[in-house]
Amino acid sequence: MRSDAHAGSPTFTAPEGLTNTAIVFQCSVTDGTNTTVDTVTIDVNRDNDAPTAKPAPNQTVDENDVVTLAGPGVDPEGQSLTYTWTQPAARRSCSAMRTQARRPSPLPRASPTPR
Ligand SMILES: [Ca+2]
Ligand SMILES: [Ca+2]
Repeated sequence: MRSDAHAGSPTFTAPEGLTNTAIVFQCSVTDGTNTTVDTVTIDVNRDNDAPTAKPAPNQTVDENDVVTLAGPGVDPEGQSLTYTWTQPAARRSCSAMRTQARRPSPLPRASPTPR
């Protein structure tokens, strides 16, 4: 129960899960002398939501440092997760590409033939 269980119109958040579920609440109303009890059923349609990857922030290290790539994921339904780390192709920075564009490779020149 998200709000006060003694309120006239309490609220709650439907829980995560993998299978549809019926949640039954019982409401007891009394005027101090007489009491009436009734129930209400809330059918929760559930789905399998994708996990969220939360890798550690970027870091700067020195050469030969051992770096741990911590990437804990979180699944809304608490399912066990499998990790696969890959290294995308290295990206050159814009400045590196500009520098290379200004310095074209010199073409080999033909050596004069000695006579
Ligand atoms: Ca879900
Ligand atoms: Ca899931």
